[in-house]
Formats: sequence, C-alpha cells, structure tokens
Amino acid sequence: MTRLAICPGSFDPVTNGHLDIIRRGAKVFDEVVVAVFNNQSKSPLFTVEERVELLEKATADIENVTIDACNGLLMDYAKSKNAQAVLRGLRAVSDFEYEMQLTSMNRKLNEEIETFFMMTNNQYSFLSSSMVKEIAKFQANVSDVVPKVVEEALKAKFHQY
Ligand code: COD
Repeated sequence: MTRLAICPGSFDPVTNGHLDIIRRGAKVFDEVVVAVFNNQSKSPLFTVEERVELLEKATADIENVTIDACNGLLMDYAKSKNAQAVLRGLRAVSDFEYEMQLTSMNRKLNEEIETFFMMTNNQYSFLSSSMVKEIAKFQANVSDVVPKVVEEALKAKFHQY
C-alpha cells in the first residue's frame, strides 16, 4: 500500500522552514502532496496559482512530492486522495494550541486520517511567511530563509522588477 501524506498550508510564500518539513516528510512517506489552501483568515500576498508555481519550482528535485491547489475542507481533500496522514510542522510552543484545535476538529471530521507533527529544524524555529514578507517589503535580505525563486518573486511583488 502506498503511504500518502497531505502537507497542507497557505504557503504564502513557501519558506525554507516549510521545505525542510516537506523534504523530511518525503523520506518517511511514499508520496507527499503539498496542498495549498486559501486560508480565509489571512489576506494573501500571492495568489494560489503563484504559490503553487513557487512550490513546484522549489520542490522540483524531490521525486515523490506533488503540489495541488485546494478548496473546501482539508479532510474531504485528504479522503479524495486516499491519504493516510496529514503532515504538519511545529516550530514552538506558540504553534501548539492552534495545531491542537485544528487536529481535534479534523479528527472529528475523519477519524481514519492521522495527523503527524515534525519538529522544525532549530535554524527555522522563528521563521514564518509573514515575517519574510514583512522584511522583504523593506528590501532586507531574505536569501537565507527562502528559496531563490521566492526571493525573486518577492522582489518582483514589492519593487516591481
Ligand atoms: N518550520 C517548520 N514548519 C513550519 C515553519 C517552519 N519555520 N513555518 C511553517 N511551518 C509549518 C506549519 O506549522 C504548517 O504545518 C505548515 O508548515 C504550513 O504552514 P502555513 O502557515 O502555510 O499553514 P497554515 O497554518 O496557514 O495552514 C492552515 C490550513 C490551510 C491547513 C487550514 O486553514 C485548513 O485546513 N484549511 C482548510 C479548511 C479546513 O479544512 N478547515 C477545518 C479545520 S477548522
């Protein structure tokens, strides 16, 4: 049986922290589908299509990873893919409460699909898409926290070149 995990998120945009989780997850599961959702509570900088494209480029070298744009409920999507697991990253204690709520709600929706958490690599513990966007807006260097394609996309978004 193919062990498939869904790695869901907003990925607005994908950071090296996300990529670390995706890369490590791809070593544990046969297939990882990165599912890009339009999170209603966040106002995105990049469209879903742009986020998918950036993820595709950033994960092009990982054979068993695919990227998909998603609407609706995560658990409905996971079921439609016959996934066994949802894969999430944990940075710090501050992530814990939100992840508990999300996981409890998801379990209520579908008990069959387990959520797996992976601790971030220490170097990415304080890395978030929001902070990357914040500093990129002021032309700070983001080359060590996002892949090259994202660095270029941020420059194009904020500085129009
Ligand atoms: N290091 C390691 N992991 C990280 C890092 C980092 N530096 N930064 C982020 N991560 C992890 C996050 O913990 C998460 O696991 C993943 O990477 C993606 O992060 P984000 O911030 O892009 O994802 P979120 O939290 O915005 O994703 C929220 C969902 C899209 C999963 C959620 O809104 C959802 O499930 N939406 C669909 C609707 C639904 O089913 N709702 C029901 C639940 S109430």
